[in-house]
Amino acid sequence: MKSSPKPKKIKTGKLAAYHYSDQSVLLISTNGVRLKVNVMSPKMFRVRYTPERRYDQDFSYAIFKEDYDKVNTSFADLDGMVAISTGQLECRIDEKSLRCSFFGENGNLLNEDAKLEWVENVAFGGYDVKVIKHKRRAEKFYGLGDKPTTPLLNGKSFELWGTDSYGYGETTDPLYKNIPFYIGIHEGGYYGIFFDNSFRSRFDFGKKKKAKVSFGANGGEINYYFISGSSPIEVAEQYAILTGLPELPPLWALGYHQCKWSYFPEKRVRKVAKKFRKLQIPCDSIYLDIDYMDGFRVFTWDHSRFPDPKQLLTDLKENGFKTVVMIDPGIKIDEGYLVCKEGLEKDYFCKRGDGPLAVGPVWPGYCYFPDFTNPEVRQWWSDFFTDFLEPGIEGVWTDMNEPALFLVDNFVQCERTFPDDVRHDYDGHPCSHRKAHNIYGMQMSRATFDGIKKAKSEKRPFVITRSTYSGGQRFASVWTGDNSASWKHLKIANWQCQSLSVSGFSFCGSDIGGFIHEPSGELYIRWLQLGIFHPFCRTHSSKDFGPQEPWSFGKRYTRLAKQTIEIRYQILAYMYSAFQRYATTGAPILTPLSWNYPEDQTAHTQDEEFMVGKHILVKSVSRKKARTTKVYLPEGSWYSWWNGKKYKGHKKINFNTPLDRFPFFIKAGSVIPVRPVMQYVDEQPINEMELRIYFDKGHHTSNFYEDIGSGMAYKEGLFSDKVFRVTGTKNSFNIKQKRTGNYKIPYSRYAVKIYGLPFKPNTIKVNGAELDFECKNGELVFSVRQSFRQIMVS
Ligand code: MIG
Repeated sequence: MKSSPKPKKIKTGKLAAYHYSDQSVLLISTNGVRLKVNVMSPKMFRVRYTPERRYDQDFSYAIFKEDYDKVNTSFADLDGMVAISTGQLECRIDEKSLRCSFFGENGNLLNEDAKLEWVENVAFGGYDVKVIKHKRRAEKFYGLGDKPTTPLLNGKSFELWGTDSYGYGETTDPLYKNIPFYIGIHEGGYYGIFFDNSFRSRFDFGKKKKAKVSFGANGGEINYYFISGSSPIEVAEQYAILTGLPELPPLWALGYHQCKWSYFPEKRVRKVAKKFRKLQIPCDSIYLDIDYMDGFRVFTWDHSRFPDPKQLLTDLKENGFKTVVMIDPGIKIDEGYLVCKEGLEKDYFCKRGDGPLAVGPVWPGYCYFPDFTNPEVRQWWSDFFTDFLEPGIEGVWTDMNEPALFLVDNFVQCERTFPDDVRHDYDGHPCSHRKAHNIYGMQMSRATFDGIKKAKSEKRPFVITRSTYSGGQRFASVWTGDNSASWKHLKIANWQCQSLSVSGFSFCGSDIGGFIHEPSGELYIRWLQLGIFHPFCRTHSSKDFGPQEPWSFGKRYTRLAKQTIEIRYQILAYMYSAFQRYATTGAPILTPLSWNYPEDQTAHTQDEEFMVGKHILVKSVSRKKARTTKVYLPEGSWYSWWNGKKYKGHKKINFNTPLDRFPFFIKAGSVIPVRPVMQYVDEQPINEMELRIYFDKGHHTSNFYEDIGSGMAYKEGLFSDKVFRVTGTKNSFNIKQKRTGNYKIPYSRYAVKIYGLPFKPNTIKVNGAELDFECKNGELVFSVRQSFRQIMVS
């Protein structure tokens, strides 16, 4: 008998021919492998291999920006290699192997292939694809989205295959989100790799082999973007621009949110809302989890629990609460239910490979699932929002969109998601679930975002999603799913949000206090003290456990919770400015400390310290009864938020952390706007903005962005963007303010506080005229018109 052959394995061969034209080079090897290197921008190349004679149709849900300017590109056929270069980034391709290496503008080696590999996929056709890279000396890796481990990914391996991970832990993998982007940091420079492949994929950062890094997938192409940058942040910015920037959210979405599975009936919702106002704990938003629906039918209300949604939502709104409600992708099989009926008539539900509709049990029982990868289906879905939002729904929460299924009699073949053979349109590139799984949640949040836009074009949509793919930041904010109330999980939440943020998803947060189990009062407060720095700041917990509101832990903790949430409202203007920067440049709002000091090796080991925007450093207190906490402050000087005390950096300090304190520092040279505390963002017009200015020698700049906090008028110039430029010397301090935009600022004055002057001030001149001032325990205090041009202190 003839023995059957092994699955075909392909490696790259020798260069046989190449063709260079128009910023791109196509190379063909003697064994038929093709490589296309395409210059996108001076610091970004696209790399695409195929072992066959043909490439797949070129289609991606992630890529947003395609119209990059023409780039001056040079090409050279050198000894043993060909090179394509923009002057700032160069790709050299080895003629013996078609392997790539990338060099920065000083000829520094950034990244180098070790091997490329295709293994025939006998079951489904196509190949399992893999790229193996050499790890550079002391190279550090970051990224990959919501991984529940330290932001530094070295020595670990991961999978991307969106999974409902109830009760996950530090070693659980994969999780909910699918973000195939990572960043490498080493002495030779900084780069990012975006592996734009939606099949189940794997990344290894030196786990399997210490000196190697690899990424690959169970199908599709080796198709990645190589991005270099003069800083890790610049790499992340270019990635965010490539995959698309989000719009500004409504300001209230940066306020505090209160959630529970589940607030019902109506009476309970009203009671929770009332209590916030009674205790004067700021809150902008309240959530309705699945139980508001009629038998878990999406786009319906259970009228026994909520007899008059419109009245309820109107009353809540009058009291400053914006209502966010959950929707799920599973459509209850019930022909009397409009969504089911229409979906069937129009043939919009996913089907199995052989033709039957794909079904699976979720909350409503057996369900069908819209094929959100079909543009017509997204259109249909989005049309539901006009009626659905009508009672006054302000935000939409898309859950279970990995997609998640319950088990049928523990049928083992089912992974609690669709089987592989389910078919998808994939925007006119029909495929199986193997390819569409990782983008399903993203497309659901997209259709939802589009629906809100359509229904309320004058508003800024707010969507929050559990599953998504690269580029999904254009449509939705994210939370980290079903975590637990433990000290370990407080750390995990911190790590996940740092990683999400550097992976394009700055608008992220965790279930504060933990979803599963009950936190102690102390854990809840420590978690809040972290959560107020996450762009998405929400307490949420499961129905299986006790109440989790800021007042659920006794008087002492209620006071602490109030005080903590009030800080969020004080730094809201700062957070909003950081968000605006993210939405215009792609700069992550949260960054691991090391990202700001990539050459500082100590910074890379401080995984619980992070920066919020450019000026705030925070360390979360994640140890029970920790009354003092060690903090590493990097180079420069740092001021304590609490008392303005100045610390010299480049060393570890011990910081006292009684329950009402945690390490929260402002970088010397910063100007921080501090908003008056309100019970919700637009409770009252702002009368006066506080400006805290922290002395440092030399020049520094800070940005302060404002607008009305809702609507789209900011796009027509109704915003105010102020740049503060401060200059400090040993006997003078000069603050200049420049503003652009036409937004009419509601307040006329700043209450200024200057910290850390190294000299005793004699005079203050504002726009040249002398001004009275006070010196209160070392702080300089005075009031100026918000439109000042220059303050001179000497
Ligand atoms: O199977 O809607 O992650 O936030 O409260 C659980 C109920 C479904 C999972 C979400 C969680 C939400 C819960 N949902």
